[in-house]
Amino acid sequence: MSVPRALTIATSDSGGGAGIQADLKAFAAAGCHGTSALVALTAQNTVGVDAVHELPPSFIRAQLEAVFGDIGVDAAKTGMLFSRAIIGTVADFLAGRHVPLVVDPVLISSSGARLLQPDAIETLIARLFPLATVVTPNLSEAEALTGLIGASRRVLAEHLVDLGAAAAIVTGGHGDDPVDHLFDGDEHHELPVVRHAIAATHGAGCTHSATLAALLARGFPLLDAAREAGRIASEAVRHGLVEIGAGDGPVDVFNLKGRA
Ligand code: PXL
Repeated sequence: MSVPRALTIATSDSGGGAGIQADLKAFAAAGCHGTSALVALTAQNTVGVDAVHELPPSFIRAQLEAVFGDIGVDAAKTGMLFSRAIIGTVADFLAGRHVPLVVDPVLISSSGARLLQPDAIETLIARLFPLATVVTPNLSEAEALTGLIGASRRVLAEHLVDLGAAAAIVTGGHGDDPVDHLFDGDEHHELPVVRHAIAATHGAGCTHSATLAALLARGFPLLDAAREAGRIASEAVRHGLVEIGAGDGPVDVFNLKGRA
């Protein structure tokens, strides 16, 4: 019996709430050995993003080669990829590797910072959607990616699949209905989620997509993985650390206060 291996290709959040740090916590909580390829670093806390530093493509490739070459990858996710150059580097590496891939199209942080440069949206769709087992935008990301402002999650998810992804989940944290909407290219599934009015949602989307990748690494079918990822992300918000920092606090997938 070996522990499944999940890889995150994403950006560091120095505040520990989102990005790589949230992904590695979610991988561990979901029973996977987590590995990481950092593509950029943020100087960030709960209040905002102060600076972004991109890593060179050659170093991004070196991390991916190191992880794939020795440890192996049962499933991967992408998070904040920031620029066209980074997306191209990641897509060139992943093309032809046939690894289950969750693409979380991170555009803007909960504090309002741009996490993907505007000219990179088209590249994200053109290069990464065709490699994605599933894409996991929230409602406003789905609207921005499709240009369908005000459309239903059902229509948005179908459009995201038309754009090249094998499946899409439009997550249910915002908007009228608390429902994650999964379209698997064939069938629609409405997966109810519980919302919590807690001022600690930073990292909720990362926790959702990382948990989904971890469960795919463990061999869950997509529908079961989607349902469980929604439940775990919601619980992480319920246990969110409102007392950490002056802004939107980090979610807590481990319920650390429950252990205190
Ligand atoms: O929640 C999306 C996200 C992803 N990655 C990094 C982030 C954020 C949100 O702030 O900072 C590094």
